[in-house]
Amino acid sequence: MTEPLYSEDVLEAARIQFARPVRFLMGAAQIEQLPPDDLPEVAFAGRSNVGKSSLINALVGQNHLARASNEPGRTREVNFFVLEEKLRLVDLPGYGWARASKTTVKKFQNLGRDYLRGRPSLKRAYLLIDARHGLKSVDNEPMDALDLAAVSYQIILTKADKIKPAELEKVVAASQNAIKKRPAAHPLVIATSSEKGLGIPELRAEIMQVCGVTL
Ligand SMILES: Nc1nc2c(ncn2[C@@H]2O[C@H](COP(=O)(O)OP(=O)(O)OP(=O)(O)O)[C@@H](O)[C@H]2O)c(=O)[nH]1
Ligand SMILES: [Mg+2]
Repeated sequence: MTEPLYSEDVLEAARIQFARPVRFLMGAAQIEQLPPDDLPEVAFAGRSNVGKSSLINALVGQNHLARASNEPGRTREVNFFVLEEKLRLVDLPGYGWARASKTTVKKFQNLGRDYLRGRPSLKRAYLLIDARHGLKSVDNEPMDALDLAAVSYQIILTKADKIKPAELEKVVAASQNAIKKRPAAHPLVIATSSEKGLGIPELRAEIMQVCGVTL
């Protein structure tokens, strides 16, 4: 497997941490409305409909904490979820979404970009990519921006349940190859399925580690 390996103890500690109370803190529609950056954060970015909100729900084991939907452009604010006052999970609006008025779309896409660039408490940005498609040219822009701003980010493949394991391995390898020269990208690509739970325990452990949270 390509995921980093965690011991059973670490995975169990992460499971317990993510089963603890989590609450919706707020949704910021403007960059001026962001909450004080007084807790470590990880953020979930990626194309519209890639599964950002679903992944947050899978991590905390709740179906309806973050609003997920088949309708692209569901998340239009920067939504903050607080896990037991220890860390925050941040759900960002998606990009690459053609429908709806251009000005509205631009507004919430710029908001996501501004958040990613200038957030001191952001420990890692996760850039979600649909496992069926792999990295596309539309994903270069956020990667360029993250590299330029020196914000640590990592690729997460989503919806892994929709392709065969052998296909998944190929997409993981191709994605890792594509980001080799990107300075701020974590070299490992994580495969997940919010639907089937693949990769979720490991991602919980990793988030605890990057946020410096111990039980
Ligand atoms: N099969 C499968 N479907 C998934 C998975 N994750 C998300 N989906 C589906 O993909 C659709 C979009 O999911 P969301 O979580 O709302 O996507 P999003 O990235 O938050 O979208 P925006 O808020 O519009 O940017 C929903 O219909 C989900 O049920 C997964 O792991 N497997
Ligand atoms: Mg969403």
